[in-house]
Amino acid sequence: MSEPFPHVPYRRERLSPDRSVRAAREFAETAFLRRSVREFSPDPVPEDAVRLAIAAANSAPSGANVQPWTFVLVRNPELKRRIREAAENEERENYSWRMPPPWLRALAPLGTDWRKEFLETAPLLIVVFRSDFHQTEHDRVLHYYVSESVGIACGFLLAALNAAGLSTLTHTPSPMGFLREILDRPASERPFLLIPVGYAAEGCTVPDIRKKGLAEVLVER
Ligand code: IYR
Repeated sequence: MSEPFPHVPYRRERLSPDRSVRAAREFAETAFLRRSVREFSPDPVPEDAVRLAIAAANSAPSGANVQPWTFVLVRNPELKRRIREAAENEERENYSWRMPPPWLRALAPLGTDWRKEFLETAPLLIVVFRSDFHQTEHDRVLHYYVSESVGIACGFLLAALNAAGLSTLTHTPSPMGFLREILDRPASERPFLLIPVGYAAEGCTVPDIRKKGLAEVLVER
């Protein structure tokens, strides 16, 4: 067993109720601006902002604080080209026979297809990997709540990138094992999410979807 951590005082300034509501409103208004974008401008983005967003994601809570994630920031055009090619190969199969008709029907209004040009156009891709275990000298130590932990970290990441004025897409080509090979990651890491990052292209459009209202998703007792 490892030693317990010593505890240190934790203090945070307590906001007045007014400031608290104002801060929550500002955050919500910024969150409402976010849309998944599939047409990116090739313009470069401030990479320091992206690294800070990844630092924010890395501060997310995780099961037993193991931080079971790795963020691979891809800017190399040849790697992006190989990722696009491999993703399109999988997606071509998905759209032609692997996705059952109800799934295709659910996607039809979004107008997505197997083509993933954004994987090359976006100036950056962030590939998030999950680690379900780590190896010590003697044994393999399993991680707990990995999906929850990595999902929360990705939520932090998307919110931070959005707050920095950047557009993203949550992309999950399936299966996505090819990412581990192309990005040369160890067998203990499995791809979790592929996030193109950049600015929306001039003339970019997004589907006119509606979010459910708060009354539909919030239950108060
Ligand atoms: N991964 C595919 C299909 C897809 C699945 C869902 I669920 C979406 O919300 C959107 C697309 C693709 O990226 O095209």
